Amino acid sequence: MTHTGSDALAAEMASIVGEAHVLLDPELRASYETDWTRRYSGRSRFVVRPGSTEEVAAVLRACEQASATVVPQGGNTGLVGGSVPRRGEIVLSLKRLDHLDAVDEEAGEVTAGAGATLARLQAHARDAGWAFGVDLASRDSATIGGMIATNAGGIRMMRYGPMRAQLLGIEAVKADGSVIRRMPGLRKDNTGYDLGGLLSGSEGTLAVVTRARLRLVPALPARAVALLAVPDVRAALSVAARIRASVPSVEAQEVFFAEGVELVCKHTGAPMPFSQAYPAYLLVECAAATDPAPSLVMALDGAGEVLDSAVATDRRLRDELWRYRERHTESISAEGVPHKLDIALPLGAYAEFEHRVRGAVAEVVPGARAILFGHIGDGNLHVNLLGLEPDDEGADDAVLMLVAGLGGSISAEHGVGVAKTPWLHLTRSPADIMTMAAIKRSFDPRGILNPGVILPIEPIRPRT
Ligand code: 2HG
Ligand code: ZN
Repeated sequence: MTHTGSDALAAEMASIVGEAHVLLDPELRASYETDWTRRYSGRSRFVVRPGSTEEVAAVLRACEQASATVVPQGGNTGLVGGSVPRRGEIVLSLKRLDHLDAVDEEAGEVTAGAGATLARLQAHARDAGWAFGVDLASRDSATIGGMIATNAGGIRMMRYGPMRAQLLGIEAVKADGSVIRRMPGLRKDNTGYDLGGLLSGSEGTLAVVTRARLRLVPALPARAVALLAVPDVRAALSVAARIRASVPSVEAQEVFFAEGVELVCKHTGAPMPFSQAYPAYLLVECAAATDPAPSLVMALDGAGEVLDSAVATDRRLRDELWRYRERHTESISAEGVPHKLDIALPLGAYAEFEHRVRGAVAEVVPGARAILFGHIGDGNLHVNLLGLEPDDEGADDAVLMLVAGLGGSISAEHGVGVAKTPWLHLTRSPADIMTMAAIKRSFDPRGILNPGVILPIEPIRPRT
C-alpha cells in the first residue's frame, strides 16, 4: 500500500501531483493547520501541493467530483482564520507555484505565480529597476496569490492602492477545474465584468488564483522617515492631514500608542524611541527621486502638536524607526493569543473611536487590554485585544458595534475569514450579502471552496 493509505481521494491526488506532494502525516501537516494568530486551527484531511495550473485544475475537479471541501492556502499569514481547515477540509497549498517571469522592463509589468513571496517579487522588481506598490510586515512569507485573495493593503496603500489596484491580469481555477485566464493583462480592457477585481478579496471562496500580471511602480531611491511624538490621536490626524496636503511624496502614515511601544521595547529589546514616553506616535515615510526630507521637515514646521521628533534618511536608521511600528504584531503575540480586529473608519470618526474603544472593551471584560495601531492615512486601525478567552466574543462584539455605529467597516484589510462572518451584516446590507451569495453559487455551485469563509457555512449541494 502507498503512503496515501486507504483514502482513495488522496491516492487520486498522488496520481496528479506525485506522492511526495500529498501530505497525510500529522507532523508534516501541522504547519498548514494553524494560522499565524494561533487562534485558528483545525485538522485537514490531507495537504496537497500541486506544481502547475493544470495540476490545480485536476485537483479541484477531483475534489468537486468527490464532494470534498478545500481550503486554498498561500503563505498562511492570514489573521482571520480563512486559510486553515476547520472541519477536515483538504488544504490546497499554492506554494510550489512560485515562478516569476522576467520583468517586462518597458511596460513595467511582471507575471508572478501565486506562491511567490512578496519579498521575492520586491527583489525581482528592484533588480529590473522597478518597485512593487504593496508592502507589508509579513513580506518574507506572504504570497502573491494569498495577497490577491485577501486584497492585502499594507503600509503603502495610501499611495498605490491595495492588491486589486496592482492587477493587470489574472489566472484562476474554478471549483469545477475550469480556468479563468486573462494574461497578460491589458492596461485598458472594458469588456464586461472585471473578474480579477472580483477575485481580489474573495478569500478563496470563488476560485483559486494561480498567476497574476502585476503593474510595477517607479523605484524611488530617496526616502525619509519621521517618527513624531504627539499628545493624542487628534494631533496625529491633523499632522497627518497637513503632510498629505503639502507633501506629494508621502507613502505611509502610521499611528501607534504608548502601550504598544512599551510592548515592542519589552519584546525586542529596542530602547525607547525618545528620552520620555509619549501618549501617541505618528510615523511618516516619504519617497521620491530626490531627498524628500526637506519638504517633510518644512511641512512639520510650526505643527505645534509635535512634542518630539526623529527624522532619518539612511536605510539603517529608517529601519530602526519603522521597527516601533512593524514589530507590534509579534510583540503582542508574545504576550498571548490576541483577538484581532482590523477596522476602518471615516477619518472624521477615527478620534472618537479611539477615545471610546478602550472603555467599550473594559465594560465587557474589565481586565482586557486593547493595543491599537494602524494605517492612519487610510482610516485603518488594528485593534488587538489581549486577556480574553479564545471563544468569548463579547468584547469583539462591543468593538464592532462601535465601528458600525460610527459608519466604519468591520474589516479594513485582513478580510472576513471565519473570524468576522457573524458581524458581516453590521456593515453590509441584506442586498449586498444576497448578491455575494449569488456570485458564490455561480462560481462554486456545490460550495466546496473555503466553506464558512465570508458567508455562513452551507451543506455541499448535490451535483446538477
Ligand atoms: C500590520 O499592519 C498588519 O502590521 C497586522 O496588518 C496587523 O497584527 C495586526 O493586527
Ligand atoms: Zn495592517
